[in-house]
Amino acid sequence: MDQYLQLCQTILANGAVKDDRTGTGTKSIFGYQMRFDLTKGFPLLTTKRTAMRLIVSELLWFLKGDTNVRTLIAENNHIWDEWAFEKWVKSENYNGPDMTDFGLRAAQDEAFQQIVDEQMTIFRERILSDDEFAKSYGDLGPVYGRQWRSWPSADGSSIDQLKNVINSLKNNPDSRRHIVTAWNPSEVDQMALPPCHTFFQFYVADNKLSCQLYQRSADVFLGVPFNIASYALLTHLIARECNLEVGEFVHTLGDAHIYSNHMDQVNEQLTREPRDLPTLTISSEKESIFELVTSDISIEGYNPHPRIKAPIAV
Ligand code: DHF
Ligand code: TMP
Repeated sequence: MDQYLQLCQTILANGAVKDDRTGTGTKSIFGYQMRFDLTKGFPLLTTKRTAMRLIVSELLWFLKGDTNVRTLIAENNHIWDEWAFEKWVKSENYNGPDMTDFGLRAAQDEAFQQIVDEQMTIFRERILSDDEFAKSYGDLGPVYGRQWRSWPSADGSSIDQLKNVINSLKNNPDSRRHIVTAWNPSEVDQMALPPCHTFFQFYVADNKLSCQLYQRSADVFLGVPFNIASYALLTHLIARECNLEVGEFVHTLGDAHIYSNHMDQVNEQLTREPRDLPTLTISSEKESIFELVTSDISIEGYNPHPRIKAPIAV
C-alpha cells in the first residue's frame, strides 16, 4: 500500500492549510488518483490495523438499501453513531446536557468526552430497544442505501441503480454507462451527511471488472482506508454476481485532507513499512450478493502494524 503513504506524503508536502466545516482545520490538496490492482491482493491497509468487519457490515448495509444505524449498532458497528446522535441532540425532545459542537469539544476536553460517552451509551441502548425512537432518530435520511437501491424518480416510482448496473454489466459489458450516483441534489439537505463517496462507474475489459470512484471529500487518516477496502470489496461482490474476474479499483479524490489532530498519527504511519496484502474470502454458497451477511466475508493473511487511534471530526 505504498500508494496510500504517498498520498499522505503529498498532502503533508504540498497541502494548503484550510479551515473546514467541523472547525478542526486541515491540510488539503484537490484532485488525486490512486489505482489498486485487485489481482495483487486485497487493499486493506497494512500500516495500521483496520477493522474489516466494520467495512463489510457497512457495505452490506448499503447494499440492502438500509439507512438506519440500528442495524449497524446491532452488529456492534459504531462508525455512523455520531451522525444519528447529532440529529437526536439537536431535536427538541433531547433534554440532557448541552451537546452543542460535541465532536469538537470532546476532542479538546476529556471531562466533556465522558459526558458525551454517557449520553451516547443511553442513545445506543434506546435505538436498540425502542422501535419508535429508532425510526425517528436512527435514520440518517436518504443516504447511500436509499440512493443506490431506491432513488426517487420524478414520476413517483423509484430506481434501483445497483440492480440496473448489474443487469447492464451482464447484458452489455462494453457499455460506458455503468454508473451509480449517491449525489441526489434534491435530497442532499435531508441527509445527515451529504455523500462523500458520491459517484462510481464500472468498466469491463478482458473479462475483468474495474471500478472507479469519485470521492468529493476524503478524510485521509480515518475515512480513506475504509473507502478503499469498501469499494475493493464492492468490486469483488459485483464481479461475483456478474461472473467476471476483478480488475482495478481506481480511487479519485476531490478535497483530500488530513485533519490537524491526525498529524502525529499520519507521521507514525509514515515510519512503518507496508507488508504483504491479505486475500479476500467469500465463504457462502448464496447466489445473490444481496443475501450475504457479515460473517460470510473474511480476509486471510492479514498481518498489519498495530492500530492507531484518532478522534473523528463530526
Ligand atoms: N466524518 C469524518 N470527519 N471522517 C470520516 O472518515 C467519516 N466517515 C464516516 C462518517 N463521517 C465521517 C463513515 N465512515 C470511522 C471510519 C469510517 C467511518 C466512520 C468512522 C472510524 O472511526 N474508524 C476508526 C475506529 C473504528 C472502530 O470503531 O474500531 C479507525 O481507527 O479506523
Ligand atoms: P464534509 O461533508 O464537510 O466534506 O465532511 C465529511 C467528512 O467525512 C470529510 O472529512 C470526509 C469524511 N468522510 C470520508 O472521508 N469518507 C467517508 O466515507 C465519509 C462518509 C466521510
